Amino acid sequence: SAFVSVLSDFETKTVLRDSAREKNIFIHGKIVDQDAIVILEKTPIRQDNLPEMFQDSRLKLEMKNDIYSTYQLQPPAHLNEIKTTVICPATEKHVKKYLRQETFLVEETGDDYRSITLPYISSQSFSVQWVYNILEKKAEADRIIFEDPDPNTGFVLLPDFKWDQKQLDDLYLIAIVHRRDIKSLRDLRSEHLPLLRNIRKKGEETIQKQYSVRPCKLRVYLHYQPSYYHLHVHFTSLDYEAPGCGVERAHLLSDVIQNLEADSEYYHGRSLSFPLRADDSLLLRFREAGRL
Ligand code: M7G
Repeated sequence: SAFVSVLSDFETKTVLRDSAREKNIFIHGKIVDQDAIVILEKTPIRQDNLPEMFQDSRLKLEMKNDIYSTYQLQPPAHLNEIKTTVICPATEKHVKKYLRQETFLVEETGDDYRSITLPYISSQSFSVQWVYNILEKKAEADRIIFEDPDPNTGFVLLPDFKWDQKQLDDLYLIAIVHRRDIKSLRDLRSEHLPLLRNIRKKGEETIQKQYSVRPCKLRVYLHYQPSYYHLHVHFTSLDYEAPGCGVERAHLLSDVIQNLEADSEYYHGRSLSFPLRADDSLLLRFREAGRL
């Protein structure tokens, strides 16, 4: 395997968030002159590594009391990896995305979407270049586990970059549609039902075949608002509380399909609620419009 040294020049500026429970830390800093975000995360302990872990680790006694004792275990290096994500150059918006902040629930009507949200996201949202790179096989091509190339109903299924694929407990894949004209849930109409049904069916079949995880063990959903305005569907393990899988942001694909079956204009007209961070400029726009 190839080692790289992108992080040897990383200079920490601030910690955006960290969690002892989740065992991760989100750091904002600089790599040479560029703003960068580095995310470090300890990964779950895999059962199939336990024999090697117990055989080859160094163990240091910390304390012993009656039947109780605690140790520091130093496993072999390859069983002690830290999942690391780097965003560089990072924009101000990336910094805000990862900064721990208070959030507020906004209830967006269809009209709010068109007068407030849409103009904002058209000018301010994250680049979806990484999505196009995947669809055009310019990046992550070797990670694709399934593709339906149909320009209308087709999509690419691959591991989300939050999943290191080392264990199924935190399985996380995304299906990215080939069509480039659907920004989010709001754009969906009954004409998109064949696309959505195709994603559900072939996504579930592929995951069952590839990972032996049955559809009844999957949480399949869309985010509203998403961070990236190119339609994609999240497939996560039901046993894993993925960030963003709460009711204020996740819309189950099966509900979306049924709502569109009942009413093609469902997502055009309905109010949709979602949380916004305190310093999100979209929140300010809702305030200014007197909608909050
Ligand atoms: P989202 O709902 O638009 O935004 O989902 P969120 O990040 O706020 O949830 C986008 C999904 O794509 C997330 O689950 C990301 O972890 C994932 N993702 C983002 N990027 C930049 C990449 C990438 O470059 N590669 C892969 N494989 N997944 C990514």
